Amino acid sequence: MAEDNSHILKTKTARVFFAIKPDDAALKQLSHLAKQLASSCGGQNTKQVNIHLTLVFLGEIAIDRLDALRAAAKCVTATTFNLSFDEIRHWKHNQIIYAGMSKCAPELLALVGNLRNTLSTSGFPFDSRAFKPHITLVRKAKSVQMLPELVAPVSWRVADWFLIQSKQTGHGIKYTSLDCWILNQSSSQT
Ligand code: 2AM
Repeated sequence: MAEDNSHILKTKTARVFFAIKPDDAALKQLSHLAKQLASSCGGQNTKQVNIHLTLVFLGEIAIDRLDALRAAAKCVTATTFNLSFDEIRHWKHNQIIYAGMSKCAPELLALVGNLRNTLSTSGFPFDSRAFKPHITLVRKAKSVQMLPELVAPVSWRVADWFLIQSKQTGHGIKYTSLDCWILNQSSSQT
């Protein structure tokens, strides 16, 4: 009779995605905002430690492919840029309140585009729906009629990007950074 290895296979994959993390000041602002929104709209605020902007979501991949994934990501070239989140919006279909951008930095689109091309060339499947840059602040939001306007945008200079593993734990989702890549200084700064 064939051996049931499903329990082993489960531990041999990792749920991963590439993301940008806000700097400390932006993290604090976004975390504060998330708490305020959760208390006025209901729902669960994203913990400060979990706040991020997803670049590309891969989902489950075999642990023994992680080194190849890192090697592929290392080939992606991109430059530093400013990110500015100036909108609070929500999606009805998944009850998320998020920070969004009225204008997306072209360098962000270039980074995502280069990363997607590299992943495709290297044979890594990923979620290829249109990229909608957002930072999830509240999940399971209940009342979203009166979303506030931001008094000032939440901005920071993006210097690096990460490969992150997502794990469900008894205390909720835990994100662990597996690797990090530094963006090149843009020519206007050198
Ligand atoms: P969300 O915040 O809008 O849910 C870790 O799960 C991160 O990857 C979250 O930022 C999440 O976006 C994003 N994510 C989860 N599933 C995804 C999918 N199928 N496609 C794109 N991004 C996804």
